[in-house]
Amino acid sequence: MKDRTMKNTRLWYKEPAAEWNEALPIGNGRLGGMIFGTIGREHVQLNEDSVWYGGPVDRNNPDALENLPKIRALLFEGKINQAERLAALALSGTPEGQRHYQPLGDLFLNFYHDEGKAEDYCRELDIDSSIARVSYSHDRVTYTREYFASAVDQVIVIRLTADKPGKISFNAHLRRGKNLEMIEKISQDAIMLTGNSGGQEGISFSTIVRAVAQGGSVSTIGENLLVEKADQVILFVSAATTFRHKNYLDVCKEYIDKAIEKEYEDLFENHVKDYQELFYRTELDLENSSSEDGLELLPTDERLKRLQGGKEDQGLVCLYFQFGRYLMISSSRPGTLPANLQGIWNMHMTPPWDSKYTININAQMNYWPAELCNLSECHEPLFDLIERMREPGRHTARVMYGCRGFTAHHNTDIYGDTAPQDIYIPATYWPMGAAWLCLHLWDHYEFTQDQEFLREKYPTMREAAEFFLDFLIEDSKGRLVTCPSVSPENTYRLENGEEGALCIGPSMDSQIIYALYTRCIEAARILGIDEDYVEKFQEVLDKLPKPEIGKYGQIQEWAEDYEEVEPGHRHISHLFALYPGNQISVRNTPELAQGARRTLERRLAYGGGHTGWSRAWIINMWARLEDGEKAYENVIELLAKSTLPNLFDNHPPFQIDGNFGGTAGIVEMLLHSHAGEISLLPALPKVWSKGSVKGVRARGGIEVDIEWKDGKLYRVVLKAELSDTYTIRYGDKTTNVDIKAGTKLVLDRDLNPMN
Ligand code: FUC
Repeated sequence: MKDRTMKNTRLWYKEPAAEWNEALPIGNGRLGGMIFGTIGREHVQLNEDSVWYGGPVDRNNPDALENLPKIRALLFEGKINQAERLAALALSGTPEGQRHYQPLGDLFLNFYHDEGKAEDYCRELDIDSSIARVSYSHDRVTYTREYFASAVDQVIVIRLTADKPGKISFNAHLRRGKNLEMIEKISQDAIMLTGNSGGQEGISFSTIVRAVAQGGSVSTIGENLLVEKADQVILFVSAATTFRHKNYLDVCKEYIDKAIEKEYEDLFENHVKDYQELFYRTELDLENSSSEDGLELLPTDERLKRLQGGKEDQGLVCLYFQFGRYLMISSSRPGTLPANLQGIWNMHMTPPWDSKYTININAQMNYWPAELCNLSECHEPLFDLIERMREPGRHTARVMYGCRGFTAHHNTDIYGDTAPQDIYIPATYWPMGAAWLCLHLWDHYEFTQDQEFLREKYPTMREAAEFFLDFLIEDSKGRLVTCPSVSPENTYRLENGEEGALCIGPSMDSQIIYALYTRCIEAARILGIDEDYVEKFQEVLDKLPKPEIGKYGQIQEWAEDYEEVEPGHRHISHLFALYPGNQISVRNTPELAQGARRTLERRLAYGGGHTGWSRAWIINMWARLEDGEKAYENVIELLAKSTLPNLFDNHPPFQIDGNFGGTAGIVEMLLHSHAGEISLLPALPKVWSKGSVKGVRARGGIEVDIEWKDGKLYRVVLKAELSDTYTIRYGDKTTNVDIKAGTKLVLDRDLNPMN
């Protein structure tokens, strides 16, 4: 364990959580807990990432292929509404919905303490060590509880201590409403809840709580676990499901049996070591002005209110950034499922949007900070999901559209379901989900330069690309376009007044295909294979609609300059090319960059950015446009308008994408590497006059530390993993530097080498 504590790494409160949105999350990627810190009856709401309703199911509409030409013809005739009616019947999934994520259950600890008599209450989440703590005094005894979720030992550990002996008494029980099979004692010191998520091939799961006390006694009565007059108690909580283990009951018990053999100090030390190995890679310091001195002494919810009232708090911005990295490490680890709409923390049996993977922005946004913030391995669960989607996606491509390759629509679930989700015209019939996800494979390669990874994953990228070789059709201008599709999730108006969402050639689709094809071509060249594919991809690229500027000076959202029905829509899909894509950039395509600026201004003027993730996307886009002031304005809006007391992003309801998008956006303001060069402090706002960022990553396998003073670059340290020549930019100045693998290069404020 390192004996260093990072600044701005503590969320703390003077009250217990009154509701879920105030509770504090812990997690090890697989197991999650929301800690309420209640005095009389503690509540820990539990999750396990693979507790999802039902089994895999083939939902592809058997009548899709037959009706596809009719839907296309109707769209070409300008009969949007008729096309939409037919699409709703013939393209929708059967049944319409995919599988949803469920809570594991709730752990309650009844202390019978009188809330009114508790003093000196404090509840905190220490994200430097990844541990939650609750403490208070009651009847002249000080009680402390600590909670952490260990990835090393696959258990949640809760330690209860008191400053006087024999004072810890409580009874613990597990609950899951009516959605369970059994709660039973499995030994004198443990209770177990078992259940099945429902549906024909539903997932079976178990969760166990076992108590180890020093002094006093542990027993069970009925379904309760009783601790009486102990000096100290450690509770071990684990869970397992049939998604990963046929013998899930044994596995669940084993996790606990193994953990129980270890000393608390060792469990904690190993947990912290494992966590800090990831967390300490990146640092951010936005040095506060003196007016911010002492703000750490204010509870986090009060600081948030203060910021909402218009006061500056760069420490809180740093905390938000650190919290984003904490959430990533706690909800997405090699071998776990990817972070879903709620990461892993969901309390609803039928959650909003199913708490699954919405892949027309949300799941992708979750992973925007992964490479940038040096958490490359946390990206892996997304790659596993993409692989899981391949076979279903191949089937969907074939039976719905008669195409090769693999495809997915705007949602997927634990099984990698690829058929359309919902009957919601503005979103459902959008065949771009797999293509966009596959760009994350390339991102991982670009940041890590791991050629073995590229060799392994290129076939997946190519298979997603292959789908469009068959799916694209010519429009009236001879361009190759997707049809039917939508511009997520906006509506357009034709000159004849007809409005709809189903369309021909939304700009985002062409931009995603552009990105996928250019990357496939580059990958094939790097790997020295697939000349025939390269040729085919190039032919398509030449015939794709290019980003165009429309009548308002904006980037056109569709291949035609239709009127947008909702100019302030939360989705800003047609700026995909600006971020996360790179087809539009300030120096390579200045006119389009100007169009992108106009697009953002228009969206915002009409009320855009009203959901957390929309705001987070906007931050990244302003950063790409090198407008630090606008990016910062939106960072503050994200915190002020879309952040809950526990710093979770608020769509509303809670949705984790905004946390991740916001975290990525803060780095995007400080470092760019999307346009063939490493650009330092491209969107530094005036208020961040002094500060530093360390251990962030740029494309090309390079790690970067930047320091700045008086609003200007002071020093940059570049650490390369491969020997290469890199172009470094600061403002208008550029320089080419050769860096040898494994060495550091330090440049001064004028980009001159210092070592
Ligand atoms: C997309 C968005 C919604 C929401 C949902 C989960 O459909 O348009 O705002 O975030 O995903």
